[in-house]
Amino acid sequence: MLTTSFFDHTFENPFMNASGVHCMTHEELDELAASKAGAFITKSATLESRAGNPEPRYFDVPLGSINSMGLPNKGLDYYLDYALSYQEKQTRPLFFSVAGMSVEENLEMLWVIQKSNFNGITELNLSCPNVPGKPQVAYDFPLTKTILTEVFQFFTKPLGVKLPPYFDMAHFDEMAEILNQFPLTYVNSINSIGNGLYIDPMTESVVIKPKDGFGGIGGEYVKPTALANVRAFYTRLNPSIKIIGTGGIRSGQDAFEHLLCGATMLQVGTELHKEGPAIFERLTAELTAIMDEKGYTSIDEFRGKLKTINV
Ligand code: RRO
Repeated sequence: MLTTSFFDHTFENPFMNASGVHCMTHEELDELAASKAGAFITKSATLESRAGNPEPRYFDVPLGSINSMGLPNKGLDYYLDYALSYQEKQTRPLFFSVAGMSVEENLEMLWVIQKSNFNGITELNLSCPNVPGKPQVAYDFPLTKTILTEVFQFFTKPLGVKLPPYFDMAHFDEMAEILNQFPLTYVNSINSIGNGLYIDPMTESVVIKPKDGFGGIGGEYVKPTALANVRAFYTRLNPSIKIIGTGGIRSGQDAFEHLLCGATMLQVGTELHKEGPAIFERLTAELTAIMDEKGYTSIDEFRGKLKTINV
């Protein structure tokens, strides 16, 4: 009942990890492969491995999480080796995330992926909020257009982009107008809300070390922003560009809301970090129960069909 067609594959259910959570090592990726997730994605890679920011750099809080990981990862080849061996054994496509520190690095990584035998789906992360001195690329509209123009000169495999949250109708319009010019497979909204500040009043201190405590916010805090971004892009993008909904999914109900807004696949970050890969069993059961109660037999019956008030 939860089967989801995306790209050229039918997934058992729409749930995935959000890139960055439980996907840094081969062991963690194997655990996702063995879980009930419909699909999974690797940690955003750079060309070379990176240690990332000093710890503590991820903190769970009652309404979500704050992180400033700083793009720690084991480097492109580590994930590409995993992906190539995984696709020997499995028919379901793996999602492969890259986040270069410059336009040139992104182009070089995509070139390596293009030339490789990788046959899954690539996600270009244009929204890391946590590398000191490197602004989130997708807040720079002309730069985003330039990167996509260069990428699509040579990249012919399926490609999606991970976007930061936008907060203004003019920005939804402007970004959608750019994205619609390219043969993207999907957009993924949202990355964490960049540069929030969580403080502990008892200790009168910040809770993560990098950037004096500033970090990306995820979880319950961000769901309304995530739903707005999913809805805004669903209603503006060419129907050929699918939406992956990410942000604040803790329950079957949250998943249902993202699907109503138009998401095709759903990614879970903060709550996966809190509960571990067993969460996918709970989420699929809860979403199935909601659909049963409402009499829906497939997600396609309600995807995108959010009602507005017109009296
Ligand atoms: O590694 C990180 O600090 C990080 C990344 Br690349 C990202 O895209 N989003 C996030 O919240 N953290």
